[in-house]
Amino acid sequence: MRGLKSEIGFSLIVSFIVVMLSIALLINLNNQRFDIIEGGDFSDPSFWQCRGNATIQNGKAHLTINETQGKNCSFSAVHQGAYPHGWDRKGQIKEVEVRKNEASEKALFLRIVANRSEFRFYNRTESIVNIGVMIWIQLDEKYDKPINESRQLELDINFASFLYGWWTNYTVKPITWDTHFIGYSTGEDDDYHYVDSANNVMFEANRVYEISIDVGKSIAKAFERFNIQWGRLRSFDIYIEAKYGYGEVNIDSVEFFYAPKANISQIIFQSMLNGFLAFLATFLLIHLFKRMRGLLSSPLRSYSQHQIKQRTAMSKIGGDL
Ligand SMILES: [Ca+2]
Repeated sequence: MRGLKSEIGFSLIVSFIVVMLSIALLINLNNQRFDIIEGGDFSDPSFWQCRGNATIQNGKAHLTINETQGKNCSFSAVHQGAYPHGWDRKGQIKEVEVRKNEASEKALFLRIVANRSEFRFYNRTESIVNIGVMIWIQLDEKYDKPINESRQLELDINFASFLYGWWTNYTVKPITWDTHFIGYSTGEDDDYHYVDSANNVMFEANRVYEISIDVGKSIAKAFERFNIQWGRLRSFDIYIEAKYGYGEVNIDSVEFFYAPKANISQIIFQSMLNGFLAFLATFLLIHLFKRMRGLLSSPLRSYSQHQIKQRTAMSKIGGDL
C-alpha cells in the first residue's frame, strides 16, 4: 500500500513538471513570428523575380503596366517561390501549412507600404487597373504536374482596384471583389481561383499607404468555397494588372508573416492532456519495471534453493558411501 502511494506521488510530480513545461513551451511557440518571404524591404533584388515591366532599385520595387489591346491577365510583378505546374520558380518561401478549421486563426498577415501613380483608362466600355497580391497554395502532391493533371489554388487579393466605363457611368470607381472560378476562361489552367479584396484601398494617387491584409481570412473563404481541407503556401507575387489601362506602383516594403495567437484555453487543455499522459506513462512504467524485477528475481531464487537442496542430498549420499 505504501508502494502504491509513492508510485502515485512520483507520477504526479512528473505530471506536474510536464504540465508546466508544456505551458511554457506552447506560449513561447504561439507568440513567435515567422517571415514567409525574404527581402521584403527590396534592398537586395536577388530575392525576387521581376516579371513584365518591373524593376527593383534603391530599396523599392517599381511596377508599370500599359495595356492597350484589351487582353486579360496582362501584368507586371515581383515574385518569389514556386508556381505550380512546373512554371517559373525563384527561391523558396516559408511553406506554411494551413488546415481548413484553423485558416482564420493561423494569423497570416501582409503589410505593404506603397504609393501608386494616376491611372489612365482607354476604353469606354470597360477599363480596369488592379494592384494586388497573388498567392499559390499547394493542395496535393501533384503541384508540379502539368495543368491538365493537377488542380491547385490561386488566391488573389486586391488592395487597389479601379474600374471605368459603361458599368460605372463613365467615372473611375474603386471596386471590391469576392468571386471565384475554376480554370481560366482562356483555358490556361484548370486551377481553383479565388479573388478577394482587402479593406484598404489606395484611393489617392501619389500618397503613401500602409496596407495590412488578413490573408488567413481570405484563405478560409477560399477553402470554404471549394471545400478544401489542407494547403501549403508555395508562391507569392505583388502585381499590377490592367485591361485597356495604364498604372504604376512603387512598393517600399512588403512583409508576409505567420504569427499564431496564443489561445490560452487551448494551451491549458493541451498541457493538461500532456500531464495526464505523462502521469499514466510514469505510473505504468514503474509498475512494468517492478513486475520485470519480480519476474527476474523469483525464478532465480527458487532455482538456487532447489540446487542447494540437491547438493545437500548429494553430499549426504556421498557421506554414506
Ligand atoms: Ca524599401
